[in-house]
Amino acid sequence: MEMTFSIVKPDGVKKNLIGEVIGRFEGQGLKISALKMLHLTKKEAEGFYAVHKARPFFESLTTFMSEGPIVAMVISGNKAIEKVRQLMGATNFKDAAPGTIRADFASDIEHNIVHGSDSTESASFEIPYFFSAMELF
Ligand code: IDP
Ligand code: MG
Repeated sequence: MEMTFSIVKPDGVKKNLIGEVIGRFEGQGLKISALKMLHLTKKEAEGFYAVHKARPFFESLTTFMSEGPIVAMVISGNKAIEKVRQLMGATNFKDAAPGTIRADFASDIEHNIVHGSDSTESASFEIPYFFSAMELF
């Protein structure tokens, strides 16, 4: 059993893809262990993506992530980190495998619908950034 963290990004919420994304996770046998909708401030988005602060796209990314509501969730299951990353597809939707969320719905490299932790280390930072122990099931 492993836990990972995922977000339906503002573009995914705007495109009515909350149920689509959750359905793909549940369809692979993964469990939703925590779930909430919220609207990040710019500062909260910067804190979440602090690992990317030196990147040229940091400003644009954190503006995008704070421009509308998101759905944050914790996903549990065997190999949850890898399974969620596979369901998401590559960062750039042009490189994403057919049938992945990003291949099906992303509009550009930044507006790519979904976030998923890339390692146990990032999951360990990202889960408590959004959820307290009492909110995890
Ligand atoms: P990931 O979401 O697949 O883990 P990361 O490299 O961690 O990809 O980048 C975080 C997010 O930053 C991406 O999901 C995407 O929204 C955005 N991003 C990544 N690379 C670029 C880029 O080259 N230009 C603009 N936005 C980018
Ligand atoms: Mg990443």
